[in-house]
Amino acid sequence: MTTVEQPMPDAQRRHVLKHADDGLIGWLTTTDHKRIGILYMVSAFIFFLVAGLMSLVMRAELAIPELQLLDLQTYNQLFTMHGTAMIFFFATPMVIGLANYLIPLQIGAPDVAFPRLNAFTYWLFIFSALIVFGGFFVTAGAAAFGWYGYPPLSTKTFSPSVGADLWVVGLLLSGVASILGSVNILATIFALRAPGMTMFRLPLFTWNILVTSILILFSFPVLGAALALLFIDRNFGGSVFTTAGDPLVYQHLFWFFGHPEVYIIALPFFGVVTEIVPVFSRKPLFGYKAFVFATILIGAYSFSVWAHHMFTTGAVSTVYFAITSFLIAIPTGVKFFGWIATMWRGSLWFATPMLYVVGMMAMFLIGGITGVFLASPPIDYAVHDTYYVVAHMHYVLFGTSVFAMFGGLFYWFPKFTGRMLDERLGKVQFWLLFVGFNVTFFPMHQLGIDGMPRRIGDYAAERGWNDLNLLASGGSVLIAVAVLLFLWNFWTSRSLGLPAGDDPWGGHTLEWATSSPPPHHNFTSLPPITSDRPLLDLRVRGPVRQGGEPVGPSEDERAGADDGGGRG
Ligand code: HEM
Ligand SMILES: [Cu+2]
Repeated sequence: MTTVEQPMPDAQRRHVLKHADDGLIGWLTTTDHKRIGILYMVSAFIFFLVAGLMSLVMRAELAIPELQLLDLQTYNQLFTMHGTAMIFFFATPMVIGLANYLIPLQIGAPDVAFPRLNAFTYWLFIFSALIVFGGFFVTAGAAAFGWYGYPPLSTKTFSPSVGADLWVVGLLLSGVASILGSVNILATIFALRAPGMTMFRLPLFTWNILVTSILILFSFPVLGAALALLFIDRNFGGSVFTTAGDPLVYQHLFWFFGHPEVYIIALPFFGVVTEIVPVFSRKPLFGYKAFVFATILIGAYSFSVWAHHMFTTGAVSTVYFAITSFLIAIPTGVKFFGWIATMWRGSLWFATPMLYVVGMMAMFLIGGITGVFLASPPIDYAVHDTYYVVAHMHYVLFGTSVFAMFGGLFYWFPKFTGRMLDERLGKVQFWLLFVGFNVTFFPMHQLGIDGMPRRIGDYAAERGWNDLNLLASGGSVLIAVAVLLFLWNFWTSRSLGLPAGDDPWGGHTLEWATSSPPPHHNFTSLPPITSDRPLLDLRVRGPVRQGGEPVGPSEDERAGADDGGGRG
């Protein structure tokens, strides 16, 4: 059947559009990348609160030996769902949310390449999270085999609950959502850059997201394969990972995804740090291209180290995987060097974004150093599956996803809302978080060395682990207070915060060239883009270039030639 569309009169269409935009329906049906970005970030933050609450219950259980707040099976569900939710429903979607909001703005585009796919991706992510959390509402309870779901523990024999199937299916769908999201982001970066925005002028946040999206494309399908096979084993009599097959194959597939996943979380937050450091050092970034190549190298290496999670199986080449793991420290070191060189002799401004960023560097450094220890097989054999590993992974994961996230939120909140978050509350929150985090997780190194295994819901008083556990649980309360303070700051500043103006920090990149919040199609006009920091250029050069040349990309710049970032 064919119908002829009658064009709607203009006045009527404006009316419909205006009302469709307002209120709940407008948000639920939006395809605007900025709104979808905010939906992602708010949802991810809610999952952070839920997963955080689970960790508080676990820390309460472990505060005192032989306390029985929870039965052991509930404890198993809690650490599994805490880890799963933090990785898949907090850190990853927080990254996708930031990318959604910022990438089109940073490259001078009106939206992402496929706005409707973008909306679909968001709703698929919510749907998948609800499926996984649905496990708590079935009789036998949620998945309880740890966030990486190793068989044979995750087979039907040992984990008969439907909650485990919900976990498998939910994660599979969340992987599909991540893949679709990264296709969209890649298409946006490759196809929608403004004139003059060459690849070597992309802001580093965008570069990090580009590499992250490629990591997602290569790693999530492997996770999908592992989960699909696990599902077949569980429900349709398969025997790929059962003892008739080979449970180790699952570990290989899982960590071929799992290690890049750590960088899917870390790289975007490195990108956040790399945006914030130069702005608050009042200097151009030191070593733009070194950052780009370090990002690509970290991404590439991350596919060659997976079996460092499997040293103690005795079934992998410890030498090969130890060496590749050590090598990752080199490009990461390049980034640290670049950050420090940017800060060196800068006029440092310790506003909240910078505080969090410096906090992130310190925490990630500790996590990186314990990572080098763990990559050494003799040490790993000694502390594998102890609290040393719990400490290491929280320094790495919390350091990036929470410290750098807060840095990014304080930095870009003015762009999202047109208002500033309260700086004083932000600084109090930072110190609470910094002290709370270290009091919680630093003692866990010692607990691990003292032999406390991870994933235990109880321990005997005579083991000598009492004081440090009580300390760690006390620290987690400080973290909770810090997070509550942020919620208060967020809620009040949305309507009462100081008006921010378009560019409160003196930013370097294009998102600061438009209003706060940006109009529906982002830009009414763009400044000339002749380097990776067009706004700084505008301030330094004024509207006319040195030598009196007119503003705007020159002929060969328009042809896409790179001028090495236009530094000078
Ligand atoms: C908000 C503060 C946090 C606290 C107090 C906390 C606490 C805990 C506790 C008590 C465990 C269980 C340890 C065990 O029994 O072996 C755990 C495990 C874990 N946490 Fe956290 N955590 C926090 C934040 C995070 C964040 C931000 C992430 C990642 C982005 C994360 C990722 C994980 C993972 C992957 C596990 C392992 C789960 C497993 O063993 O299967 N946590 N955490
Ligand atoms: Cu790894």
